[in-house]
Amino acid sequence: MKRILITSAIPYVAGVKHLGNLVGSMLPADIFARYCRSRGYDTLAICATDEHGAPVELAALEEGMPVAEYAAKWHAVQKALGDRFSLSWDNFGRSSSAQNHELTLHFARALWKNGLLELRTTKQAYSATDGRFLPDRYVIGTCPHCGYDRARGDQCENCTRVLDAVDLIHPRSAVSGAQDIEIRDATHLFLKQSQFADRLRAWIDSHKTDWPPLVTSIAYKWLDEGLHDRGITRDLEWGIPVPDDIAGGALKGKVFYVWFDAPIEYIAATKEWADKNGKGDAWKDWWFGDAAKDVTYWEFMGKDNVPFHTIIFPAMEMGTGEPWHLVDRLKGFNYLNYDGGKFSTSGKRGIFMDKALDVAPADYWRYYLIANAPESSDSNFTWEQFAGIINKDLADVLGNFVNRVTKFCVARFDGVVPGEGDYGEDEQALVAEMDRRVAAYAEFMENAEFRKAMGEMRAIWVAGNEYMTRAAPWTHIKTDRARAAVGVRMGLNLIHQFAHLLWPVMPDFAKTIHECIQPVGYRGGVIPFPGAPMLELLNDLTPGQPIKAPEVLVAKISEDQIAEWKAQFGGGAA
Ligand code: B3M
Ligand code: ZN
Repeated sequence: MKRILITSAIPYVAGVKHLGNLVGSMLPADIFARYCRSRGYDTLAICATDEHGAPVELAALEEGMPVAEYAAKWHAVQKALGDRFSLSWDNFGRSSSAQNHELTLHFARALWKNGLLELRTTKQAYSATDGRFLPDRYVIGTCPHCGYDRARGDQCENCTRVLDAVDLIHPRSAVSGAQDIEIRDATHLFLKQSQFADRLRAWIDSHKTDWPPLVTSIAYKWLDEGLHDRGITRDLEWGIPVPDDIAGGALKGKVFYVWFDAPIEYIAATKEWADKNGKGDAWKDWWFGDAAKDVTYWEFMGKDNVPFHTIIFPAMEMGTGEPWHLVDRLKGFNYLNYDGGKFSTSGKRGIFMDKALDVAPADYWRYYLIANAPESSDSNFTWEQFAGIINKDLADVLGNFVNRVTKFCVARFDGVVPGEGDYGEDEQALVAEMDRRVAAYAEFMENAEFRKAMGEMRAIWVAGNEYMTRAAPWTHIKTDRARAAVGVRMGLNLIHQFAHLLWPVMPDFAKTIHECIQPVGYRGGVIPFPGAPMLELLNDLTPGQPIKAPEVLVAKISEDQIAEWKAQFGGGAA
């Protein structure tokens, strides 16, 4: 049996995530996980909140709350929103967990023992106004590479380059805005990344064909620019403290850099899952040594996170000298923009997960977002496009098909699957088309090529609709009941298979349809992928078996609603 481990980049705990965050990691990971489960693969889907680091400390400060309390509060909010979006994690962990403390120390000690961490004196920003050293993230200024004037000291969100705060032009404090930034000596621990250049390059070369070009190009850009050693400690209170047995206590009062412990949380969250479920060492079977050899490990993330997953985390894993399982398939995403500009958490621009659900059910968003996922380039959200896709694909094509077939069955065949008549040439042709398209859909899903998969799914719905228009049972019922029965029976069987195909993407919708068509035998949970040749599946419903017509499946979005949402959420380029 295939074993699939799936992680999505773990969202920072502070605040509600926007739809750009959702489509770049958590949603595709969930759709992929559900697809794998629908195929019967042994699947483990892991996510967590990323709880350490300067921004979280800053945000807690702003809310006037102890950081631990603040993180617990927002973790709960994100977990609840994930549930409402049907994100079916096996564990949604916390990077502040005891398991992550333990594993992070394990990694740090192994790297220290192997001589891959080094104590260095560096220049660091210090503000007399603030009375403290400022971690990179606490310094804002102009990016030396692209000139963006609000670059943070750790990374420029405009050009995605990783930065050192001391390189920023016109630096100022993020805490107070103070411009009295001086550069003082400070001692920190460094990961000797430069020593991994050859191993990383060979490893990335080996993935040239199975990682998207977006991902390999970012990784090669980093390698080609030369790997710099990287500071992995920070002057913060909240985080995982550096223990005294590393560097002989020289780093008292410092914690590990958030990007050091965050990827380790993928492993720790798996251990959390094992601990919660009384599974003992089962987490190791996903991550460590020979037991994990047959695992295919998939990571999902936005492009700004790619360097950390192609360079830093793999280097950390390699550097332990232990057989940690490196990522096999890395799916990176470009950005989703909001109406021509960036989604912005700090600027509160765009649509956030909580507000999105006031507008439309989770399944609408899931379908819209994944069908327009920023896979090969950035994509752009507009309310018109959102409404257009819901109204066309979901209402006109899929919803309408389900409605007209089930309603007609209820009205003219007493709401039971009609048994009269035999499938003829048109039905055979449809079966052949379905066989071909379902195979193509599966192939795309196996490779997490979501836009193409959704295109194929849409084509399947369209083929069903076109068949039904030709079969026209509403016309034949007057003269040839058996002929009408064939169309209705095929239509109902198609709807049943649509529910099976849909489940990874629109689980609520799939469940509703499935309960109408096949009320017996389904008890919730996974709706499996169509498992037999289409000819068999499209003869699957038993004549005489009752069906129901769903209430309005998809309500169309009106012009008025679009106008209302635009006013509410704001629009126009930023
Ligand atoms: N929390 C960045 C982000 O949310 C970061 C990802 C960590 S993945 C280990 O985009
Ligand atoms: Zn830049």
